[in-house]
Parts: sequence; structure tokens; C-alpha cells
Amino acid sequence: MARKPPTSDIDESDLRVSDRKKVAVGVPAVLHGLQVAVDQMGVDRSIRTLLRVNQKDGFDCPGCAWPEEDKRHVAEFCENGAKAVAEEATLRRVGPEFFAAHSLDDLAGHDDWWLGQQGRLTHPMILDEDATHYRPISWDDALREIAEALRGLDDPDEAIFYTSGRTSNEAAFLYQLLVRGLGTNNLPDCSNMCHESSGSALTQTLGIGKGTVSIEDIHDADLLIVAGQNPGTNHPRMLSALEKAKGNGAKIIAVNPLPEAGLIRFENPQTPKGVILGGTKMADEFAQIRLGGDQALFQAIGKHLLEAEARDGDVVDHAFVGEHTSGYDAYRAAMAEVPWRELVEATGMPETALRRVGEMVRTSGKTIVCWAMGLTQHKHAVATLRDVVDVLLLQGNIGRPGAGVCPVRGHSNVQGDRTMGIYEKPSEAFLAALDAEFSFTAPREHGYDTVEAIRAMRDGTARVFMAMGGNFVSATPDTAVTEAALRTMDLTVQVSTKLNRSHVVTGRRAIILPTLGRTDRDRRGGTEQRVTVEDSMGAVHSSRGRLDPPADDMLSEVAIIARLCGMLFPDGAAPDDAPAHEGDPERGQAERDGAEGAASGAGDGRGAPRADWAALETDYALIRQHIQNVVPGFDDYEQRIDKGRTLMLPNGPRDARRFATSDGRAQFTVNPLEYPVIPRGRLLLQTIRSHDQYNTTIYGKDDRYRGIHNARRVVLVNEKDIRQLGFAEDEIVDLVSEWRTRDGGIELRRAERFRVVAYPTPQGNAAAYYPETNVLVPLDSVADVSGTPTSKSVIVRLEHR
Ligand SMILES: Nc1nc2c(c(=O)[nH]1)N[C@H]1C(S)=C(S)[C@@H](COP(=O)(O)OP(=O)(O)OC[C@H]3O[C@@H](n4cnc5c(=O)[nH]c(N)nc54)[C@H](O)[C@@H]3O)O[C@H]1N2
Ligand SMILES: Nc1nc2c(c(=O)[nH]1)N[C@H]1C(S)=C(S)[C@@H](COP(=O)(O)OP(=O)(O)OC[C@H]3O[C@@H](n4cnc5c(=O)[nH]c(N)nc54)[C@H](O)[C@@H]3O)O[C@H]1N2
Ligand SMILES: [Mo]
Repeated sequence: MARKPPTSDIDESDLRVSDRKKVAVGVPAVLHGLQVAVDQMGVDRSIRTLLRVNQKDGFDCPGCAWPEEDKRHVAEFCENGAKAVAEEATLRRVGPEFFAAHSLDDLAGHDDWWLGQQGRLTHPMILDEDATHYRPISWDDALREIAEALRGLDDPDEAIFYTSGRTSNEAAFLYQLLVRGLGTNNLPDCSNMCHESSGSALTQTLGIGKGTVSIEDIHDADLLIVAGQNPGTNHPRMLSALEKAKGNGAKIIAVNPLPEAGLIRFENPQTPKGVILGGTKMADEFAQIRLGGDQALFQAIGKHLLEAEARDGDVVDHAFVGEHTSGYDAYRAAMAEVPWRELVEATGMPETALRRVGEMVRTSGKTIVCWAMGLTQHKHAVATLRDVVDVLLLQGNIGRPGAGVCPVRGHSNVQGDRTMGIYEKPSEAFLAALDAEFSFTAPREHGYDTVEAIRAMRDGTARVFMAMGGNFVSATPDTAVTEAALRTMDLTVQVSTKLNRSHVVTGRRAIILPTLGRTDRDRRGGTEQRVTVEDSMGAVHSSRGRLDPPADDMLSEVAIIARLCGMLFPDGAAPDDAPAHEGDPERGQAERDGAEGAASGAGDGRGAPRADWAALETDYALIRQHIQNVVPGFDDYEQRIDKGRTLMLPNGPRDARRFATSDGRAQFTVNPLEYPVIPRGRLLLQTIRSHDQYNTTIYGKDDRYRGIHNARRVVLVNEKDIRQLGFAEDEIVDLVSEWRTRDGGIELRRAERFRVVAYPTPQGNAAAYYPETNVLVPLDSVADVSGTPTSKSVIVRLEHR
């Protein structure tokens, strides 16, 4: 039996602070994962479900994008994978009765934890204008409302289509086609808030916006630098790969303001060494860096390498640099000019420590740099990552075994969604192939990214907002601004598995479409469909859920989009002789009704995409056929994902040192040193994940490794800062963010009632959990080039209450 959902919100006064953990995972972690699973779905279902995670005939874990090792363990899950699965496979339900019992105001009064814990959505619901409650609506009517709202727009750019990163390749491909078929590239996605900076930096310097290593390379490296990442919580399976690398003799450098448990020690629950012998020491060097100091660290490494080269030679891989790169001389000259004093100031590390790290890099034959949000969510994130590439290029660490760049993705298919064309700035090559495949002309003008989408809504230039998964309101910055922006919409549409804040902060009208998740069996057209996903290393494989869906007439994301396409682009629908609308007589009627007066994008000479929408809905292999025709690298797609096989996408730098850049070479870049300057009496706040959350989904109330229990509204501050700023440990304070606007004014934003906890973060730095702190992140505070909100760099002061 599953446990009942909570009846009240988190009681912040229950906070308990214990010692930090120095070890991650181990047997307690497995037990925690199991406990959460059993609470959500009972014992039987827990065992049946968890044994199928990431197995060759099973489903892809919705937890993270870390790849599967080739030899899978019987239970290839980790604590947080188990929690992600349990959240989705829960037996709790949110149906029409739930919405009848809870008004919108009532729901809006609850926290994200309470909302998310109520269970799976089961029925399409609509919120009429001025209504106090959502009411049930049929699938046909709901889809018709959406189609009509989209057709009623004066301009397709008045619609915005968000995507989160769990959406399968098949659904993502169809979704971007729908959006471009309407005539807009307004396809913001979670990537804009996540690894966009990585994509920007890597595309410019290496010619591909993805990493260049495989899981074998990780095992094979001499040195792994793990910067700005907390794998013990967010990518626990990565720790097994790091452990294996260590077993092969690799060294690890952890670069982080916080001493994160998994980076210090790791107990692998799958091996006797982990369980009995206290595990593996992970980091050989812990570089405790100031927030935003990483560009300086990588410049220090580059400077150290070049100094050694000038002194002794034999450091720079001249053959590689000469044959495959450009810009070396300018980079070398720039590094000679950077003063050590500034590198020390920016990192907060003494020159001896910087040189020690530099020496580890110099003596390593094969180096990989792994990173996540600690590097991407800063104003100078793109410059920082270009400097990471510079360092790797010096020693020829791109495009050979055991070496390369490894941006560690978050959402389990966020990389695949981008490959499928979920991108507001699509390439001409992609659009041309799309045009040819579907006999229409996709729009060329770039669309809005996430932050631009919020601005467009705020400024009244958008009217319809639709989200394929995710929780836009809670995940985006500047919560008050974003909420107000969404409330101006004519219609907001959420395709979701679980209830969240984006269902209660709505446009004048709102629609919720429940959908199947990874763990659910997806029967369409009489057969069980599979979908595909791409992991962080460009490996594509299939995923098939085995659990009965939460309710009878639920639709997959693919089916929802295919039906909408059928209504919007009826001319391209099934030819007369095709067995369309099988087993669903109502549907054909709805499509015809929906089609009445349809502009369907045809009026402006672009035409509408043509495809057999009804057939695509019932046979996802047909969608894969289209993908194969449009996206390079998917030849023999169907065969290459059969029987649990993996399709490795081509990767120029990794496979052949081929660089699709302006001059066909990898680019050294010169990036003026930047780092945050913290005004007196202020702190620089990073907003992070606790151990018991998945982005805006709050699984539970603990951050076990950091010693925080039962509550979330805490701010972690160095104990010297607590004293020097005149506060006391345990005091309840407000966090006030101070944003200097372009015209020199100061904007204040406030997050109330956070408990001060002493924590070993560098002086001047602080940390608190997201999404509670998103209210503090100014909409205009974004990374240069990538536009990513600077969630790891918010200037705040504490205020007594
Ligand atoms: N269980 C679980 N798994 C997840 C997620 C989740 O919420 N829960 N989210 C998924 C998603 S979408 C993503 S993108 C990833 C996120 O994975 P992470 O990037 O690991 O997540 P964050 O909690 O944002 O942690 C950022 C880390 O970077 C450090 N850091 C912050 N600023 C800096 C800096 O300036 N320099 C350096 N060197 N370090 C810094 C922080 O101390 C912290 O250790 O995880 C994915 N996996
Ligand atoms: N301050 C701050 N803000 C941040 C970050 C940060 O570090 N600090 N991190 C940023 C990052 S890295 C990211 S990736 C974003 C995350 O932003 P999002 O991806 O928008 O947020 P999630 O919390 O992952 O979305 C959870 C919701 O997705 C829905 N869902 C889950 N599975 C499925 C599915 O299979 N299909 C569908 N249709 N819906 C599903 C559920 O309804 C659930 O409530 O947040 C960003 N925001
Ligand atoms: Mo992410």
C-alpha cells in the first residue's frame, strides 16, 4: 500500500541541522530510495518498477542524463533515480474529484512540495474565464480549444511553446514541427536555463554544442576535473564511473565552493568495497573556489602550462595545435599578461594551490573536464567555458581516448530534444531538411528563448503559452515578474504528468492535459510503442514503460501533438485510403470540425506541413523514419535501437578531430578575465538543489549530505560572515537581492524568512535552494551570449526581521 499524500505544507520551524556527511551513497542511500518508492507505490510495484530502470528492455530513468554503462547491474538505479521513478509511478491520483474539492486559490496557497505530492494527473481539465475551479473536459474539446486559440492569433509569433527535457525524441520532433508549421520559432526550453552556455561556447570553439567524450573515455582518463557539479545528489551514477576511473589510476580534482559529499568520498553500494570497506576517496585535490572564480582558475592552469612550456618545452601538443587549431599565439600572449594576483583574488585560492592544480594538469596524459550548473549559470559562463576549451586544446585533449569536454546534462532527454529541433535559433540546414520532408516552408526568423519569452509575455506581445512538460513558473527567474506575465495570457496550456505551480498561475483560461511518463505502458494502434532518448554523451537508445497508465483514456505526448497537428494542418492528413482514426470514431469528426475555416498556415504562402498525422499517432516508427530523413546521424534508426542497442550519434571532434567552425579548426579564444565583485556587506548567493528534489519537484524535506533536515528555507553562510555582518546562527532573516539596472538605479527583490546556517562556503559566498529563491533572480541578469539566468550569482544582503 502506498502512503497517503501530505495534508499540510512544509513546516519550516521543524528545521534540524546535523553534521555534514563526508561520504555519499552507501547502503543508507539505497534504503532511502526504496523508502520513497514504497511510500509512493507500495512494495510490489516498487520492486517490479525499479528492476526495469535502465535495463536493456526497460525504460530510461527519468532522473538524469548520465549514460548507462555497457554492463548493467541488475538494479541500475541510484537513490535519486529511485525517487524520480517513484514520483512518476506513484499510485496517488489527481482527477476531477480533486479539482472539484480544491479551488484555484486553495491550490495556489500550497507549496511546491504539497502540490507535487498529490499524485498523477488523469483527466484533461479546463479553467474557464473567471472560474474558481478547473472542470473536466473531453480530449476532443480540449484540443479543439487549443487549436482555435492558436488559429485566432493575428501572428503566429504571439504563441510560445516551452519544452522541458523529459520529452522523448519522437514527441519533441513532432512538437517542433507543429510549432514551425504554425509559423514561429518560439521554442524556449529548459536548456536555456541550464547548459545553453555550454552549447554556445562549444559550438563556437569546437563546432558542436555537445560533449566530446564517451563513458569509456571517463574510465580511461588520467585526470578528471569535476567543476561546478554535485554528482552525489544530481548524477549519482557518475560516481561509479569516477570510481572506475580511479581504479584505473586516474586523479580527480573537485572544483567547488562547497565540500560536496560525493566528491570527497563515495561508497558504491554495488561492490563489497563500497559496502564493507568504507568506499573510495574521490577528490585528490579539492579546489575550494569562490563563486564565479572558474574562468580565473582555467586561465591560471593555461598560464601555468604555457610558463612550463616556455621553460622546459614538451607541454604543448604542437602537432595538434598546428594541424587542428587556430588562435594559439593570441591566447599565449593573453595568458602571459594576466597577473597572478588577479587569478588569486578571483578564485580565492593561493598561487601555490593554483600551481598545484596546474601541475596535475601538466603531468596528465589525458584530461577530461566535467561540469554542470556551477559553470553555466554565471554572467561570464560562456567566457569561462571557452577558457576550459583553451586549456584542453593546449595539450591536444580533444578527439583522443580518455580526453575531452564533458558537460553533464540535467534532464534525461534535454540533449535529444535539441537534436530534434527544440531550439529557438534553428540552423538553416535543419530547416531546409524539414521543409523538404514535409512540403512546407518553416519560418526563418529566430524565436524567443526562455527569458525573452517572459519579456514578450510581460510586454503584451504574446497571447498563448503552451508547455510540453516542466514547471515554467517555478523554474524561471524573477518569479513575481514571470507570474504577472503569464497571467496576461489569453490561454495557458500545460501537458504534464504531475500537478505543479504552473497549473495554478494561469492565463485568463487554462488547460491541463495529463500525459504518460517514461514508466507507463504506451499502447497505440494495437501495439506497445517505444520512444527514444539521447543521453549526455550522444548515445540514443529506446525506452519502453511497463506499468499500466494512471487512468484509462490517457494520451502520450506523441498522441496529443499528432492530434493537434491533425486539427491544425488537415490538408496534410491521412490520404483517403489510409486507415485513419482507427477505433476512435469521434476523433475524425473533431478533426473535421476543428478544421473548419482553418487558416492552417496556408494563407501566407508557406503552406502547412504535410504528413499522415493519424498514422504517426499510432506508429512511432513512422516518426523515426521522418527523423532519419531530416536529422543527420540517424541512418537505420529502427534497426540500430533494436534489442537494447545504442545508436551513437556522429561527433566530429570526438570521432575524427573534425571541427565545423568558421575555418574548420578548433578555436583558441581570448577572453578578458571576469569575476563577480561583491559590494561591502553583501553576499553572492548561489541557488542550488537539495538532495530531496528534482528541480521544482520536491521529493522530501531533507538535504541529507549537507546536514539539513525537515525544512528548505535555509541560507548557508560562512560562520565568519555571519558574525562580521552582525547576524547569529539560526536567526531568521530576509534575503534582499540588489540589482543594478542599466541606468544606474537599484532594484530590490525580497525572499522572506530564511534560517541562517553556518556552512563551510568561502567567505562572501552563500547558498540557498531553488525554486524558493527564484524570486531574487532578476530577469535581466543573464549570461552574455547564452542568455542563461545567472542563478549561481545573485548579490544579496541579509536583513534582520
Ligand atoms: N536528484 C536530482 N538530480 C538532478 C536534478 C535534481 O534537481 N535532482 N536536476 C537535473 C538537472 S536539470 C541538472 S541541470 C543537473 C544539475 O546538477 P548540478 O549542476 O550538480 O546542480 P546544482 O544543485 O545546481 O549544483 C551546482 C554545483 O555547482 C557548485 N557551484 C555553484 N557555483 C559554482 C561556481 O561558481 N564554481 C564552481 N566551481 N562550482 C559552483 C555548487 O556548489 C554545486 O555543487 O542535475 C540533474 N539531476
Ligand atoms: N534559481 C535556479 N533556477 C533554476 C535552476 C537553478 O539551478 N537555480 N536550474 C535550471 C535548470 S538546470 C533547469 S533544467 C530548469 C528546470 O525546469 P523544468 O524542466 O521546467 O522544471 P521541472 O521541475 O524539471 O519540471 C517538473 C514538471 O515536469 C512535469 N513532467 C515530469 N515528467 C514529465 C513527462 O514525462 N512529460 C510531461 N509532459 N511532463 C512531465 C511534471 O508535471 C513536473 O511537475 O530549472 C532552471 N531553474
Ligand atoms: Mo537542467
